[in-house]
Amino acid sequence: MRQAGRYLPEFREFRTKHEFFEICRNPEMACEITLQPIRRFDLDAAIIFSDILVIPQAMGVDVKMVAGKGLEFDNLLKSPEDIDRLNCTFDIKKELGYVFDAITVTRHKLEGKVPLIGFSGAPWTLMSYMIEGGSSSTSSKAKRWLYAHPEASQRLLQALTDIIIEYLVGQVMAGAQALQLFESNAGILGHSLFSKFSLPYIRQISTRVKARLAEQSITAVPMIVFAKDAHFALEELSQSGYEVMGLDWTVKPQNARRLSGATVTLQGNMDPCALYAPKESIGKIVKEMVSKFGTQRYIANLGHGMYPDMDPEAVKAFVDAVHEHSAAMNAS
Ligand code: 1CP
Repeated sequence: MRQAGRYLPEFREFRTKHEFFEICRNPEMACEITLQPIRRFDLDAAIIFSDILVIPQAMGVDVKMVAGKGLEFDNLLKSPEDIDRLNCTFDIKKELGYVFDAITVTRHKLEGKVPLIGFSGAPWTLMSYMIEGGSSSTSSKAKRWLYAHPEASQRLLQALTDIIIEYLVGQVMAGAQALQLFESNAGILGHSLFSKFSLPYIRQISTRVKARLAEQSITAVPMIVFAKDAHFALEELSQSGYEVMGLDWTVKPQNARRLSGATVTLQGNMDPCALYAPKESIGKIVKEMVSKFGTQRYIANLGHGMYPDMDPEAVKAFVDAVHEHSAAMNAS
C-alpha cells in the first residue's frame, strides 16, 4: 500500500516545494520520498515512489496534480476512435526511464536494508482512469465501454497489457526485487465483467513478465496481485500466476486461506480506518489479524492506502504490533 503520501509531515513539506509529478520524474527526489517511511518505521520493504498514472500520461492522457485541488485530467477517452490517437507503442525506456532510474538510485541507497518493490496499475484500472478521469463511485463511463464497445475495450486493454509487461520487466532490470500489480477498480466489475476484462490480462502479465525475465536470464521476482473488492474472484486470482495475493479489509482471512490453497502468500488486510483507533486498540486489531492469517505465507499490511489525516504514530503502532505479535506467535 502507499507508504509515503500526505500523512507524513516530511512529505507534505517536500510537496510545498515540488509538484507531484516533478518528484516522480526526478530519481533523486523519488528516492528521497521512498526512503521517508523507511526511516520512520520498522518496515520490511520499500515501495518506489511513483504513480500508476505515469502510463496513461506516457500514452497521451494529460494528468496533472493541481495544488489545492488534486488530480486533473485532460484528453480523456470519450469514444473508441480516441484509442487511435493514443501512443500505444512508445519507447518505454525513453518515456518511463525516469522510474527505472529512480529504482536503481533507491536500490543503491537502501544498501540491502529492505527489498524494493516496483509496481504498476493493472489494465482495467488504467483504462477506467483514462475514461473517467479520476475515481467514480459507479465507473459508469468506463463500464459503458465494456458493454457498448467490447472489442475496442479489449484492444485498449491489450495495448495496456503489452506496455505494463515491458514496464514491469524494465523495473526488475533496474533493481526492483518484487512487483505489485494494482487492480484498484476491480470491485465495480463484478464477476462476469471481471472474468472477461480484468482477469485474462492479469494472468497474461504474470505469465509474460516471468517468461521475458527467463528469456533474458534474469532471476524472477515475487509478484503480488491486489484486486480491490474482488472478493468474488479470490480463487481465480490465487491461481493467476502470482506468488502473493493482496486482500482488502472486507475479506475474511479464513475464507481467503481456504480459497487460495497451500502455495499462495496472502497480504493484507487491516481496514486503513482502524488507524484512527487508539494505539492499544490498533495493537488488538493487529493481534487478531495476525493470529487469523498465521505467521507463515503471510505479509501483514493494510487492506488499502492511507488517508492524509492519519497519524504517523498510528502507523508506528501498527508496524510495531505486527512485529510484536508475529514474534510472540513464532516463539510459542
Ligand atoms: O508509498 C508510496 O507513496 C508509493 C507510491 C504510490 C503508489 C503505489 C503512489 C504515490 N500511488 C500509488 C498507487 C496508486 N495511485 C493507486 C493504486 C493503489 C490504490 O488503490 O490506492 C491508485 C489508484 C493511484 C491513483 C492516485 N494517485 C490517487 C487516487 C485518485 C483517486 O481518487 O482515484 C491519488 C490521490 C494519487 C496521487 C498520489 N500518488 C502517490 C501519492 C503519495 C499521492 C498523493 C500525492 C499528493 O497529493 O501529494
